[in-house]
Amino acid sequence: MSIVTKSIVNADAEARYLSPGELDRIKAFVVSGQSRLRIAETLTGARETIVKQAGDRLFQKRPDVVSPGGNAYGEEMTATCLRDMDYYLRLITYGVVSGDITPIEEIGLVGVREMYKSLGTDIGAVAQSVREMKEVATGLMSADDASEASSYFDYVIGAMQ
Ligand SMILES: CCC1=C(C)/C(=C/C2=NC(=C\c3[nH]c(/C=C4\NC(=O)[C@H](C)[C@H]4CC)c(C)c3CCC(=O)O)/C(CCC(=O)O)=C2C)NC1=O
Repeated sequence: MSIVTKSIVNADAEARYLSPGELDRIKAFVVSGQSRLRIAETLTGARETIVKQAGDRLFQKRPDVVSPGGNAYGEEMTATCLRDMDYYLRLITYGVVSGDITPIEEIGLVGVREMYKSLGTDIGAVAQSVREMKEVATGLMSADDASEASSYFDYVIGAMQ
């Protein structure tokens, strides 16, 4: 839910006007709109490059992951690993557009530890893959956009520590 919808639901529950604090937060959301949309367009347009390059960087740093016995060993498993990276990049675009980490959390982070544990996947390596996507993606942006985008990647990385 965007900050606009959320604020209206909260205010209407108390049959009151939006508070100055709520209006300030909505203003910040509107003011950052152009930059958030530009970031989402960059991530969407470059998604294949971002996932591919970040995957290469991950597997260079963590060759064990794609070596025999590794969780992403073999063509099919490596493709599934890259698919998971693409999932997280997609969820990050949802967060960026809505200016809210809730969609990332609800779709991709609730129960994520247990999930990767049961799959035998090292969640630290998944976090590293998101870190690599952040490096590649922010390299495609202006410093201001990179800083705004980083917070969403950092949120995912932090949730996987
Ligand atoms: C949109 C929300 C969402 C997420 C996040 C998601 C993740 C997800 N990743 C999975 C598997 C997997 N995920 C990985 C990923 C990796 N292994 C590694 O060692 C690397 C560190 C890493 C890539 C960075 C691998 C290799 C599998 C297959 C594991 C297996 O089948 O044994 C599975 C098991 C079912 C399947 O294979 O599709 C799920 C549900 N599914 C979802 O719907």
